[in-house]
Amino acid sequence: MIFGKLQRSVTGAAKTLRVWQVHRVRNITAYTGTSLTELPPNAAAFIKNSEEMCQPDKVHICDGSNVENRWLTEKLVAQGTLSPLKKYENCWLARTNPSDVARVESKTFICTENKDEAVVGSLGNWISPENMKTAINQRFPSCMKGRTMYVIPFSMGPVGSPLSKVGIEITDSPYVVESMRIMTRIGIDVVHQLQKNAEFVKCLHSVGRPENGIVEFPAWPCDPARTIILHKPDENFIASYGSGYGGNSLLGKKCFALRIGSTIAKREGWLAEHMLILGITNPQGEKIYVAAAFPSACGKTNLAMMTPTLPGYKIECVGDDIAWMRFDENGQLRAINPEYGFFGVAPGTSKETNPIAMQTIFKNTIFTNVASTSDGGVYWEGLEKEHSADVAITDWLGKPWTKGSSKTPAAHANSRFCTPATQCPIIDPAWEDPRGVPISAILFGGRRPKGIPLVYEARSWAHGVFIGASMRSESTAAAEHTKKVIMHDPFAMRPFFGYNFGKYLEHWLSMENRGKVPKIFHVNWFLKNKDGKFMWPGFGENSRVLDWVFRRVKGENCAKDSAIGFVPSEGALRTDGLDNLPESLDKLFDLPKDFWLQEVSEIEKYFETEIGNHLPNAVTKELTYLKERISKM
Ligand code: SAT
Ligand code: MN
Repeated sequence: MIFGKLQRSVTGAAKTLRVWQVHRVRNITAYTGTSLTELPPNAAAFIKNSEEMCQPDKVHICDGSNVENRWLTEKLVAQGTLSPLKKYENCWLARTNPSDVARVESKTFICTENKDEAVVGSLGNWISPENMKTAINQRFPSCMKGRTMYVIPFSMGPVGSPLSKVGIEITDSPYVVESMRIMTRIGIDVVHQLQKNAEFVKCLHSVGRPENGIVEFPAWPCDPARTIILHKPDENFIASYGSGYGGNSLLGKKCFALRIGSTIAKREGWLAEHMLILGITNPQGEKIYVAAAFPSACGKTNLAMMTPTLPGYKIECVGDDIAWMRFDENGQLRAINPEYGFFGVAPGTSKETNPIAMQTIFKNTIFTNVASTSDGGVYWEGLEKEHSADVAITDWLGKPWTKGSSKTPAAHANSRFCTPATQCPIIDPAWEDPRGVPISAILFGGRRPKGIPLVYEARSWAHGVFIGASMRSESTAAAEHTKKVIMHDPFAMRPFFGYNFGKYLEHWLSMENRGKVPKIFHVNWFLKNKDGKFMWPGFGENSRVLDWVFRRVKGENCAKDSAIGFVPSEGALRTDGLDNLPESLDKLFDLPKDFWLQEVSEIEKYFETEIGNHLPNAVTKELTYLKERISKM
């Protein structure tokens, strides 16, 4: 353990005895839930060490039962963290401390001996083992005094699947327990799995306590000033302090499934990616699965649950955020969604944009930082049509809010629903298949108002890896970035790399030697015209792009070459029934030379400063080729 035995300042026989007695009493009376003895010795030691350091009043080992869940909900209601949303079945509203509303990328660190192993350039933050130890010792000792320490054994992926991994999250936040119960598989089955295979990722979390001892929002304790999220890949260890929100505290998600996950995947020869997974069935009844990487808050949930407008097509959802992918014994790439729920952005979700999500989220759901209504419901930007005027709205901060006249948004831009995946009416029949689903195509994309066409296809695997590496997107509210700027976000993994990005690229390139690699595409639903209007309707109409992708996967000759890759040949993108595009279809495939010269020079600069001599030759070659093609345009 990095923090080793707790360095107690207590000295002298009498004090030692007292500490020992308290400890004994704690052992005998204050453990609740599953017994510690059911866990393998390394898990029990992790719990004991954390307990010694954090000094909780009680330890509760979660069994994941309904009784436990009800008990926690009551507790959360009593302390004001959750309030019931009476309009729906078993739905709850949480309001956070307004300083704790999103992931904090600037306070997220990867810890390795040498900086080079972990990060290059500004792709993440590095911390040395010594400094990580210090950071922990400055924050965690006694941080759970007066609180219960919850222990959550959880599985990322179907329990027992060869593609799944187990974690144990220790937390002092019952909100985190309830959310982890939705987002991951927790409880007794996982304990049994641990008995078979004692390997697990250690996840230590505390919402913390401000140094001055003043908890500003007792219903949402946190310590924004000292928040830190630490990952130590060589020990499969995560320590997160100070925040109760989303990816900062639900450690199975970004911390384990992506940052630690990508390092495990590198070692074991597979991929842990920030991707949704969906199944597409065409009118002939053939089915393929596609994975797609878009940055946070760029519509992964909407695409994963899309209602296709093209007749005869069916979309089914395997996951909306993370894909773990591995070649099987036949060289087929197969993916699982390691999660068990959706932690989706609420604003913008409506019957028009995502009717399937609307059918999913109104039972057994925790809403965080959305607005509430006087009839016991929720409200956010995008639900205007569904809100009747006689129902009063309270904004995410708890203040009265009036449609049309209030100047600030009713819901926080990063407000979320946390809802069980099993409730999704189009959840794929194979979504829990322990073997995973076969992946035929990978899409990359982002929010690009200018210059990037609706869809194009990579010429080869290496070209596809280059496209992933060159991804850029407008910043969103999912993290602390406040300005709307176009940011580089390679593979939509910028905030989630667990190791050196140059090495990550090499790993991606090497996949071609391991099995049959899928086709790679780049999509952009977010082109805007001169008036700032979206040029593509998006949402269900994106099925037209998926139809082209499907046909390309099946080998149809419906593409033509362009400077940046293959684009749909004349008439190949189905537009039947698509009226009133604000611009002609051609405009969606414009490749303005000036724009692309600029884009390539940005990419080149980025590779130079951020990857430097770690840049694999194969990627440099793709860049050179693209430059040549563009200069000849
Ligand atoms: O807060 S989370 O990291 O879980 C959501 C996201 O940014 O995708
Ligand atoms: Mn995400």
